[in-house]
Amino acid sequence: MLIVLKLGGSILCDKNIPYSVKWDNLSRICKEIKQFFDEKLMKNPENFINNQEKPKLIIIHGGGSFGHPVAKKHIIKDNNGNSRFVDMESGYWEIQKAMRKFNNIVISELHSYGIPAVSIQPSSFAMFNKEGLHFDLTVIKKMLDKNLVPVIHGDIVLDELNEYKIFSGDHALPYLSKELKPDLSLHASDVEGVWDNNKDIINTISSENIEDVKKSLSFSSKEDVTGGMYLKVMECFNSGVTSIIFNGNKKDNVYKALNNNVNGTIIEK
Ligand code: IP8
Repeated sequence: MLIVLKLGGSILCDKNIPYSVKWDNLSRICKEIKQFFDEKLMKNPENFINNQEKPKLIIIHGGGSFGHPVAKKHIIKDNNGNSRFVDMESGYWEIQKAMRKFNNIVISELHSYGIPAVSIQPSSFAMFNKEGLHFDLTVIKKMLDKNLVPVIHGDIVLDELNEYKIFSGDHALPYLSKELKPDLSLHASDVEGVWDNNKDIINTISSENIEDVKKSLSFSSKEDVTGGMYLKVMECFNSGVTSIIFNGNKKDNVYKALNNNVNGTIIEK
């Protein structure tokens, strides 16, 4: 069983304060992940002998108040609303450095709960080309075989066409979903799910209602350099894997989501 869990930057950081961490959320979430693994062990000890049955987890986290403010300094918009990167000889490293700092914090906290987390830094090997995002998954697959928990983060990457691109967790989740076909693709966000125009949560998004849903979707908030709920939903919808968007700020929701039992919006494949 493979689960991909994306932790939105806004549940781990206060986006109004650069380099801030919401420690209560981060530790609670690590604890809930640990609880999930421990319970699986207690219920089915034989699963841990037969490695195939053991749950495998990939964690993705966004840029939060680390990557976004630094990236913003290197992106300028012209009068037509088109954006471009500036001063990227220093900028590439500055964004990478901010994200390394954040990723170290997340991984250290996972370690303090005994979760065997390992860092995956996209800026060193992932790239966008004509077909979209591409990176080799051989190492990640091998890490999963060894029961390690790869932790991939939002980052800056090279783009064959436009030179640079912000690598969002919202790109990583559907890419991994498409390539690895996980049993569950989970999106811990700072809202209950996807709202319609009446501010009601949409329970299910499928090909039947996607056109209506698109009309109610918003782009990013002013602090973010990536695409907000629109990018999340469309990337999940096109990934070919069923995904759940839920509120990761609520106690027990990550634990419930890992058990496929959380309230939120289901995006059907
Ligand atoms: O918060 C953005 O990742 P996201 C990463 O998942 C950077 O969209 C570097 C801003």
